[in-house]
Amino acid sequence: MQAAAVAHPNIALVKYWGKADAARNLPAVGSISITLDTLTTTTSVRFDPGLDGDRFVLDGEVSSPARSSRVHECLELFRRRRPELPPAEVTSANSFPTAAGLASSAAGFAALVTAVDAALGSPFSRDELADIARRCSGSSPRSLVGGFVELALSGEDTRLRPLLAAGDWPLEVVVAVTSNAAKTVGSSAGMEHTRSTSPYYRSWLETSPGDLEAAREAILGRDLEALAAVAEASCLAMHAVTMAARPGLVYFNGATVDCLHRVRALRREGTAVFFTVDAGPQLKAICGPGASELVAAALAEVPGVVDVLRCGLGEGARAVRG
Ligand code: 2P0
Repeated sequence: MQAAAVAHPNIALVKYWGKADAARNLPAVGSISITLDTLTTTTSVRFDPGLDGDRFVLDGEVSSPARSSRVHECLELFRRRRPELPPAEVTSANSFPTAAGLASSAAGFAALVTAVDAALGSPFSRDELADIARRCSGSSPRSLVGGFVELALSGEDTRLRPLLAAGDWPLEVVVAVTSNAAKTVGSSAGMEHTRSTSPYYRSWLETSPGDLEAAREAILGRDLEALAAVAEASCLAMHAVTMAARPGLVYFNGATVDCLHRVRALRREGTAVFFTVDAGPQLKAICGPGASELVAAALAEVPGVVDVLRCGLGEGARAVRG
């Protein structure tokens, strides 16, 4: 039994930050994201009774116990449904820097659950795969769907709600890479620290439903100005609640802030662009159709920007020939 799948990172425009239930990795807020195209994770899985145990090879190297353990936990979630599953070798390769704020875990787990499903003859629904993926990485269900998607809270669970396909509103994305170093505080730890110590956490939870509604409306109306306003607000609120934790976490570096001001200046000058920043120092500039060339050139000139990646919106995770 073996199969392969590809998936792409996604970027949240309305942020997920905080867990309602850490044990089940249930988010405290819904989120809305776009799935990218050219940055790709390719994962293959081979179930083999001859293996001693699960094995994970990332970008050609047998992975650290910390990273392997999340892959093993993901496989165990499948074994709860299929107890007969033998050990697996999982091989994964990213076409972009790992652990630097580009949601490599989202693409990774979306590709993994899709590959496992394909290896087993595709018995699982998208909702079941989303549930398994979410328990491994809260942002990863969003990479199962292409284009614009909401991961909505639904009772004690989450539900994927596709909003627009990639081709319906072909926004472009420029990632200004301001550091290639792995982040110091991962998302899970940062969220838990924020929830337990930030005095603004309750306000953060209260602002999310309104932001989700405004973003949904802006996306369905293809209104970039309205989407810019709500996405920048959600991003800055996420960072504000995080900076207010004790001690405060600061994911920005100097170049992140300079890029943010550059994006706002470009917008004042008439370019359709807005920014978002995740739990790392890279700045993502979301551009109207056709605007990314100009934005990429402008951000490449900001001191401290070490690389600029351009991409479009893409498809959800899918099985490929392995
Ligand atoms: C998001 N992030 O909505 C937010 C914004 C990072 C900043 O979802 O703890 O690494 O494994 O569920 O999957 C981080 O996602 O978090 C994240 P866990 P994960 O994109």
